[in-house]
Order: sequence, then structure tokens, then C-alpha cells
Amino acid sequence: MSESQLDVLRGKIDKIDEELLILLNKRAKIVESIGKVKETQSTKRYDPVRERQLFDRIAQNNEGPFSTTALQQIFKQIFQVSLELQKDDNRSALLVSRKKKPEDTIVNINGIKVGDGKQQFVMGPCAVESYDQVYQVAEQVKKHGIGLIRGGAFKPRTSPYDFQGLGFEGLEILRNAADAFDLKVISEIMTPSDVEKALDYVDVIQVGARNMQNFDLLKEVGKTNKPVLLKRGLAATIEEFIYAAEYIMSKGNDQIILCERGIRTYEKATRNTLDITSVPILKKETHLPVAVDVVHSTGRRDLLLPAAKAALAIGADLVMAEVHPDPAVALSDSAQQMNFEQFDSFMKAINPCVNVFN
Ligand SMILES: [Mn+2]
Repeated sequence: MSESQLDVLRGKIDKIDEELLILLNKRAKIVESIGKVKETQSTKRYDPVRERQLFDRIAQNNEGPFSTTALQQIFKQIFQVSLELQKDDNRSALLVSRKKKPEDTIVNINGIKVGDGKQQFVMGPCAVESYDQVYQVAEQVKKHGIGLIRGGAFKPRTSPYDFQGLGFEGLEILRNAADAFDLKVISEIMTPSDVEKALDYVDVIQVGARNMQNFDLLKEVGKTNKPVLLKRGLAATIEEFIYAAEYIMSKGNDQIILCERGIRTYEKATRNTLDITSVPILKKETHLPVAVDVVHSTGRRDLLLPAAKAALAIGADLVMAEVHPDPAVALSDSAQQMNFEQFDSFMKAINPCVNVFN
């Protein structure tokens, strides 16, 4: 075969490829229209009956040289990307999505900005136990130039016989201790009907991992204008996490911080597995700031510092850890809270890592 003959044949292939390209996109446009019709009828997008009919037609009409199986595989691929096209469409419509709003959302916690490019910390005891305890921690938090304090007043514990928190009395303690040092308060609320009352005490409502899909709670906090720290469920996919945030934003509240706190895997060396790459994924898919909780993800005091370094390096906007005057006697999470000395060395080691990679 001469060079020119080869060129002619290649030219023909190129022509067919161009036609295929046009046809595939033409098909995709129709698929999109079908998706819109189905959306109004709320029918399922995936239609195995139509797929089977096409496969049968391929089998009947195929004259080769491709085998029927090979052609069916090609069409299977076309179906697959078409389905994803519809899904993508759906995701780009989400209010939390980066496609909907390209610029970063900055969460303003009464003057403290999360997501504006400066990496921050939130520290505090696992649970509010007494005024004296929180006051001591607040003093240390302030000393390190941190503006946010955390503390659990409503504790969703695995066992009903474990310490359940001091409730509203705990919130009041936290508020008063925080005010003594001009700190902003983050605390978890578990019950939708408690949200309104909690607004008087907290600057950020935390929705805990176990409540990530408590849809009534999500809607309730969505109706407020308080910033929300939404923790990822312990067995939630990133997609489910994003949809949970959408529940909040769909009610009008866009002040949401997403918080990666580890997911359940087969690994037992840590309490959960810190899904560190969820941070850049969430920042890419959504316009919301992302926090990393290094306490509950690792469950190990010796891993707090390396996990916090990783979180800052990968682009987290906020790092959460726990501090207690005497962790050994803490009513919860005694294995991973830092005492003041450990907190000092933690901050000394982590401060040089702030905003190094961005
Ligand atoms: Mn804790």
C-alpha cells in the first residue's frame, strides 16, 4: 500500500470520526431533553427495558465485522456516560455546588471569617463539664490567639449510659466562659425544637456526624441565619454529605462549614479513617469552607499533630481539636483530648504550618 493510499483511508476514518462525534453529541442533547421530561414526571432516568430493546436490535441487525458483544459494550458505555450527563446536570443545579457559585463562600462568625484564605483553629473540651473547666480552657485558647471555642452540651453518645451532656445549662456555661475571653462558640444541637433556644447561646450550630441525615434538623438550622458546622456522617459518602449541606442551603442559610471527621472503614488502628482527600474534593465540588476534625477521626492523641499538618497542607480552612484541663478525668474522649502542656506544644508545632501551601 502506498503512502497516498494510506492517507486516503486515514482521511476516511477521520471523516467518520468527525461524524461520530457530531452524532454522539446530537444523541447526548436528546438524552438531556429526555432527562428534563423525566424530571417533571419524576420517573427514573435509568431505563433497563429500553437498553434491552436496543441490545436485541443490535443482535438482529449486526452484519459485522464487529461482534455483537463488542457493539453492545460500546453502547453500554454510551448509556453510562449519558446517565452520568444527567446526574452531572442535577449536581450542577445544587445551590452548594461550585458550578452554581464559582467564588468561595466566606462564613462570618460574628467577625471571624472562615474560608477567606486564612487557616484557623477551633479548640475546646469535648464536653462542657463545669464553668471552671471551660473557663480554664477558654483562657488557653485565647492565649494562643484562637478565636473559636468548641464544647459539647448535648452529647450524642454511643451508649445511653454514658455522660449525655449538661444540655442548656452547659450551653450557658460555654457562653459565659467564652464571653470572658471574647471567643465565639461552636456547639452541637441535636433536636430540631432546641435550635431556636440555642441561638441565644451559640455563634455556630454544629450538626454532628450522627445527625448528618437528620433532615428535620438540617431544615431547621437552614431556616436560621446562624453559621452551621456540618459534620460528615460516619458512613456517609461525599455525595450524601453534599446533599446534607444542600438541605440546609435550600432553606436559605448559606453560612455552612463542612467538616470531615473520619469515616468508618475496616481499619482499627484509628477510631475512624480520616478521609483527607475529601477536603480538596469538597472544595472543588462546593463553594463552602472545609474543616477537619483531627480528634474524632483519629481518636489518638499522638496523631493529632500529623493529621492537623496534613489537613492544613491539603487546604482545610479550619482545624478542630479538643483540649481539657485534665483529660484523664474527662467525662468523654479522654484518650484524645490534649492537656494544656500538650496544647502548647501542639500550637508551637502547628503554627508554622498555617497558610504555607496556599
Ligand atoms: Mn469529643
